[in-house]
Amino acid sequence: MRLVTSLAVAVVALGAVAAQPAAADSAYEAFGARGRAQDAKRTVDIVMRDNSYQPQRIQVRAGETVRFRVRNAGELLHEFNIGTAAMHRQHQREMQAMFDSGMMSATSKDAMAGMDHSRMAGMNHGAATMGHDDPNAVLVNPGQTGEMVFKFTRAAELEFACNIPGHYESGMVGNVVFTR
Ligand SMILES: [Cu+2]
Repeated sequence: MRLVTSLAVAVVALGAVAAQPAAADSAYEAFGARGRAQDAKRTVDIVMRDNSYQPQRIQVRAGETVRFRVRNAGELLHEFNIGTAAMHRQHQREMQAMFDSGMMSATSKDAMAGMDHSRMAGMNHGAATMGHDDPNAVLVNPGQTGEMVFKFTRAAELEFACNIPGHYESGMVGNVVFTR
């Protein structure tokens, strides 16, 4: 009975989050788009640790499609997300809600994978809306490697960052530098 109650609370919490930020979730369109693998002429390797990135700075060109190979060498769940500082702030609030609801844990992006999904139709919808799968972000479980192909259409002031609660503040942020 306790479980049912906490799930109901989680569904309500997620509904509230999913309802507002549709605009923020497509904010990346101001500077980029999902890339096609065949257009990527180079691969950038990123290593994530608890809580830092290697390298801390990447260089790209406007118009370039880059494949990012993102390895999580830490023991915690991490994200590689490209956006403006304002987008990261917004995303941090969404992530906090997903943690509060139990959908994600410190070590797994799918903490509820083993549970009864029939009861959580609304939550699955919420997850899709909030995008584990955004073109500008990849979430990687500890010990795993994720991939993302992104096209930088326009130069902008961008950071790559991890928006898991507490990680950005503890230094999980780097700069995207546009070169000519
Ligand atoms: Cu992180």
